[in-house]
Amino acid sequence: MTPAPYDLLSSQLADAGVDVAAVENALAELTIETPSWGYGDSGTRFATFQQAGRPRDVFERVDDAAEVHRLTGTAGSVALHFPWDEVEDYDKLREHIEAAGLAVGAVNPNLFQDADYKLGSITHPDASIRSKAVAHLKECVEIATALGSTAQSLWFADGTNYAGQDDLRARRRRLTEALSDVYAILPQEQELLVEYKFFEPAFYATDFADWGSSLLVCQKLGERAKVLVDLGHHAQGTNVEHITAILADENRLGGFHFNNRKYADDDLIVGSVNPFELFLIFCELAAGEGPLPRLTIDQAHNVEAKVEAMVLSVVNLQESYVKALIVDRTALAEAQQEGDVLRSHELLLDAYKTDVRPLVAKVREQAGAAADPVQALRDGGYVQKITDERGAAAGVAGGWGR
Ligand code: PSV
Ligand code: MN
Repeated sequence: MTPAPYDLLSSQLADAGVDVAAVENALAELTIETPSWGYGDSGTRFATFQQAGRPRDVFERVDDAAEVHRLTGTAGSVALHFPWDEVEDYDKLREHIEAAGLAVGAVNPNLFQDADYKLGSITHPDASIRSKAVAHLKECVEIATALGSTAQSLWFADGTNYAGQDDLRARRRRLTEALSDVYAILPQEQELLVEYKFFEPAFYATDFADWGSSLLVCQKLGERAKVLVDLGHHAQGTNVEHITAILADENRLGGFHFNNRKYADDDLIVGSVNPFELFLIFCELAAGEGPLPRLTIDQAHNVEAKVEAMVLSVVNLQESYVKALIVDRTALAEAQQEGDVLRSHELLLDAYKTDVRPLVAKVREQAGAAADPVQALRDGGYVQKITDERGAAAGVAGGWGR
């Protein structure tokens, strides 16, 4: 459906009391990190699917991230994963990222693929495996320093599969000790983000199962340790916007891994399953007075075109953010104060149901990006170019397939 033209939308918003220029400025400042690992081959437990034109190394993954930013104007940062993105020369990588018009995002250590970590990494019963894991985390702090990154973003596959397999309290003490070691060497400009996930690959008890488990550890570590919320890591029906509000209010909301899920950690395009949840999360983010936390996409698309999926994800984030920004907060506060339940709810719905696409398109164009980024990608020849350059041959992987 063709949306109303920009002029009509902006005058309707202005009539409703929205400061349109402030909304446009806020959107122009939105920065989304896209994940280097989201551009490489990925798959399920059953198969990894290869795509024509997939990047062969981190430099090409960065090039894809730069294309997403060129089209959307919002994806100005790229998150990295190690050792997937390991290189000999980090100055060269940093120069490549900056020359592509991007900033270095969070550094994500990988403690889940080495066979030594079968029973855990920083919670492993064997102290020598724990030391190996801590050494990798410290190495990643050095990589982050060399690249000018301001965050370590940690996710642990640690957990147990059977009751009695290990001592749950001992595992907690081990992880706290390991992370204290890492926090002690963390440079002032870096944050430690601690992600949680209630299942997978462990199926009985995950060591960082929920936001509470992560928060408790962060509180022990210090104020630069914060919780990272991945939308795919909760049980069905969990109220993620409520978690957002609690962590933000405690000043411990470190950031997001955006994606969407239907049943499990499905890595579906953000906003594709539950756009209302995404809007409500942005309502909580926009309610804060400080800057937004780190906003990263964490999706490994299996069957859809990689760059296009990332572009669509960024567009969905832009639209959700703008919808949250146009909520009439004064009227909302009044209705809440008066206990007018349905008026309060209706005020959110008013914003959610507004078709903000023309405004978002205008802001993108003003930033030199595309009015319609998905169409511009389809028309622009980038995918053909990378297919020609990188080839469609099997056996070249990246990301999960490295
Ligand atoms: C784990 O499911 C996770 O969400 C973590 O953030 C990892 O770093 C990422 O996915 C790897 O794709
Ligand atoms: Mn994640």
